[in-house]
Amino acid sequence: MNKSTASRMRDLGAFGLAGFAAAAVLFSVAQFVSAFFATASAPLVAMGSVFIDLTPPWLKDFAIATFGTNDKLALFISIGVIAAIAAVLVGILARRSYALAATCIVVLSVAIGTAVLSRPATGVVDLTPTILGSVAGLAALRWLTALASKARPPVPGGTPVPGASRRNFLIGTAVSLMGAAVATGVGKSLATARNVADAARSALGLPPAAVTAPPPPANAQIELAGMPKFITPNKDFYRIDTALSVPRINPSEWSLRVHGMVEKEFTMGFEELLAEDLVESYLTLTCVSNPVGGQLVGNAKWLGYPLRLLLERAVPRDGADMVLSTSIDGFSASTPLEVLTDDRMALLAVGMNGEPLPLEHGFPVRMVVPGLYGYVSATKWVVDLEVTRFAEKAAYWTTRGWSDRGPIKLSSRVDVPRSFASVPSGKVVMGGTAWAQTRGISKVQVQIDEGDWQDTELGAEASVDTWRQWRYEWDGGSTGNHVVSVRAFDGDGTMQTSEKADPVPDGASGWQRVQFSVE
Ligand SMILES: Nc1nc2c(c(=O)[nH]1)N[C@H]1C(S)=C(S)[C@@H](COP(=O)(O)O)O[C@H]1N2
Ligand SMILES: [Mo]
Repeated sequence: MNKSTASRMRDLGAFGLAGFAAAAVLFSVAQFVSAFFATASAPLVAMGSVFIDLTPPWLKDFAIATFGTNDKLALFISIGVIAAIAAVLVGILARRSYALAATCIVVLSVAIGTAVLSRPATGVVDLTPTILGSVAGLAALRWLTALASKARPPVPGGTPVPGASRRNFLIGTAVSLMGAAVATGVGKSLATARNVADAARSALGLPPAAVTAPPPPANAQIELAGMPKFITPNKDFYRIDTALSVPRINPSEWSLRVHGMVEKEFTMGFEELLAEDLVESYLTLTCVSNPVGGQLVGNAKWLGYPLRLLLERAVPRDGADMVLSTSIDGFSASTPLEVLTDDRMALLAVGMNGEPLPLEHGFPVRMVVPGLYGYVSATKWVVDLEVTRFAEKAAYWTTRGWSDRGPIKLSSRVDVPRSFASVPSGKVVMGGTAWAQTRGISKVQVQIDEGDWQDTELGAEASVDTWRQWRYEWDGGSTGNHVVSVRAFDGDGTMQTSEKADPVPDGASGWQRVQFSVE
C-alpha cells in the first residue's frame, strides 16, 4: 500500500469512527430522555417492536427455535449491529458532505419517529426523545467531523498539521462515547426509579383465595435428577411475548373494559377485582411455538376471578362466539366464547405461585385458560375484553399466519436422558412429562430402539389441567447408541398422533425421539 492510500484509509477510518460516535450520542440521549416518556418512545424499543410486528411466522419460529427465550436479546444485538454499520457509512458520507450525512440522519429520525407513533401507547409528546437525540447526534457529527478534517495528514505541499489535531479528534471521540455510556446508564437508573409498577407490586398484598386448590399430591413429582419441578418457579417460567420492554402498569390506574356484543358494558378497576371471591387453580400453560420435546411449557398455581362469572355479568348477546382480549401494548388474542363460559377454570389472574404476577408475566392482570395455547388465550397486561365474532375480528397472530383457534395438542416429552447424553451401562431410569389440558393424561409409553412399546409409571395426577410426569426403568442395553421414543394417551384414551407437524399454524405434533449412548 502506498503512502497516500494509507492516509486515505486512515481518514476514512476517522470519519467512520466519527459517525459511530455520533450515533452513540443520538441513541443514548434518546434513551436517557425516554425515561420521562412512554417506554416505546426509546428508538431501539420502538424500532424493535415494529420489527417484531412485521416478522413473518417462519422468522418468529426460527428466532424462537434458535434463540429460545433470548430471542429479544438477539433482536437488540442485530439492530445494534445494523445501526453501527449504518452509522459508520453516514460518517464516511460526511467526509464528502456534512449536509448529505445530516439529511440521512434526519430521514432516519423521521422513520424512528414514525415507529414511535405507530406503537399503541404513544402520543406526539413521545417524539421528544427522538428529536432531542437527533439534535445531539447531528451536533456530535458536526463537531467530530470538523475535528477529523483538522486531523487530516498534510497533503503534499500543504501546511503540516500539528500532532495536537489528531489528539483532539481522538479526545473528542472518547468524550462522545463516554458521554453516551453515562447517559445510557443514568437513563436506565432513572427509568427504574420511576417504575411505579415495581414499587406497587412489592407493596401489594394479595387477598386470600375464597376457593383454595388442594396442593398437588407429593408423588406428582418424580424424584429423578434432571426432571422439571412439578410446579415451575416463577423465575424459571418460560416467557414468550411481543413486548420488547415489559409494560409497567400502575395497578391503581389499571382497568378492564368489557364491551362489544353484550347487554351490559362495564369497566372494572383493580380494587374491585381484588374484592371479588378469588379462586386458586393449578394450570399448565403451553406455547404454540413449542417444538416437539421443547421447553415452552410451565405449570403454576394461579389466583384469579373466573372469566365465566365476569362474562355472565356482561350478558353476551346471541350470535357472539369470540372474546377478543387486548393487552395495553396492543397484542390481542381470540378466545372462543364457549371456552370462557363452560365449566373449565378460565381465570382473570392476579397471582402466580402465591405472589402477584411478575411484571414479565402480565402484572397486574392477565388471562389463563385451560386447554388453549397462550397465543389465543393467555393475554398478559390485559385491559380490554370485546365480545364479538370470529367472522368479524382477528387477533394479533391470526393476521400473521397462525390459526384463529388454538386447542393444545396432546404432547409428551423425554426429560431424562437428555439428547445425546451418555449413561453408564446397567439399569437406566428415564423420566419425562406429558400434557393434555382439560382431558388429563391416562397413559405414557416409551419405546427403546425398535422394541415393543412399554407402559411407564405415572406420577400422581394433580388435575386434568396440569401436566403429568412419568418414569421408566430400563434394564439397559449394549454399549453404543440407543433411541427412546415417547407417546401419551389422554384421559379419553386417545393416543398422541405420530404425524409430524411444525408449530405453524396451530402447534407441533409427532413423537419425540431422543438419542443417547450407553458407555
Ligand atoms: N400481552 C401479551 N400477552 C401474551 C403474549 C404477548 O405477546 N403479549 N403472548 C402470549 C403467548 S404466545 C404465550 S405462549 C403466553 C406466555 O405466557 P408467559 O410468558 O407468562 O409464559 O402469553 C401470551 N400472552
Ligand atoms: Mo405462545
